[in-house]
Parts: sequence; structure tokens; C-alpha cells
Amino acid sequence: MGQVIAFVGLGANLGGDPARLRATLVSAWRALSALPGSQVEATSSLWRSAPVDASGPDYLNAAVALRTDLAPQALLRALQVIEDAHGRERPFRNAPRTLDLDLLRHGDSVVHSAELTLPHPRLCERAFVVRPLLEIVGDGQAWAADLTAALPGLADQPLERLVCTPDWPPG
Ligand code: PH2
Ligand code: MG
Ligand code: MG
Repeated sequence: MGQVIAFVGLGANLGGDPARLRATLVSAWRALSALPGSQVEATSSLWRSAPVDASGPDYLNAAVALRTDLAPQALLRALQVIEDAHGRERPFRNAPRTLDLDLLRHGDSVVHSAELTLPHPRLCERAFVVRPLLEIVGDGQAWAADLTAALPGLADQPLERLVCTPDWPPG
């Protein structure tokens, strides 16, 4: 298949104060950049967001563009391994989590399998996904227009871009 650009959403809302959540996302970023045949090409800001369709503390969210050799299913499995290495538990749907890594897009792949739907079915429904993605998706990408078009409808989802974030983006 050759290399494609995959977009991965990062989230965490369990495990401690905001500095601890940030350390988790830094660690996850390093794990993503260490995946075989993969490099992080772009990293969004960190965003603090109220839980959407979920309970628990505020989240830290971000998104990265990952240039990768990995096929969608292999990348999904690798993301789950990184989640598990960060103490992820899955007691119920949308439970608070130490780390969530969501495969949002994988090049132009369209996938409908039991484990994976691409593009992510709720890509344009969540401000904590749309706002970070808009920071790193080039205007040349046709689907960036869908993100921009979704923004006004997401104004009721509280989130803020964090401007002073030591260690982020990791390098
Ligand atoms: N993830 C969820 C459910 N709700 N809310 C915010 N703000 N950020 C998330 O990453 C998030 C959520 C399920 O993955
Ligand atoms: Mg998620
Ligand atoms: Mg997830």
C-alpha cells in the first residue's frame, strides 16, 4: 500500500491532575512515533474539554497526523496495545479512561468491519476531535471542508485550547 497519512485522536481523563494527563499524552505520542514504519508528521495543541456523552473529569485531547506503513487493522491493534500499556480499562461504553487512541482516518480508506469503521463515524460530531484536527489537516484535503462546516453546530461543547503546555508537542 505504501505510506499513508493516518489521523489519530488522543484523549485522557483518568489518572490524576492535568499535568499527569499531559504526561500520559506525551508518553502515548512517543509510543506512536516509535511504531514500525511510522513517523508523527503533525501534532495539534492540547485541548481541555468537558466529557461528551460521558461522565468523569475533564479530558485532555489532541490529534496527530501519522505517516505510516501500517494497514488500518494493524494500526488499530497497535493503538490498542499502547492504550493497554497505559492502564486502559474498558468497564463500560465511554467509561473514563487513562488513554484513548482513536483511529480517525487512514488515508482515503473506507472500512466497515466489526472492529473498525473508517472514516471514524463521529468524526465531525465532536468539538474535541474537530478543533484539534483543524490545526493539522492541510486545506488541500477535501474533507477539511467537512470539519469547518461542522464547527458552528459544535459551539455548545465546552473546550479550550491550552496555550502554555510544557513538553508539548513532544519532539
Ligand atoms: N471520549 C469519549 C467520550 N467523551 N469527551 C471528551 N471531551 N473527550 C473525549 O476524548 C471523549 C469524550 C469516548 O472515547
Ligand atoms: Mg474515543
Ligand atoms: Mg477509543
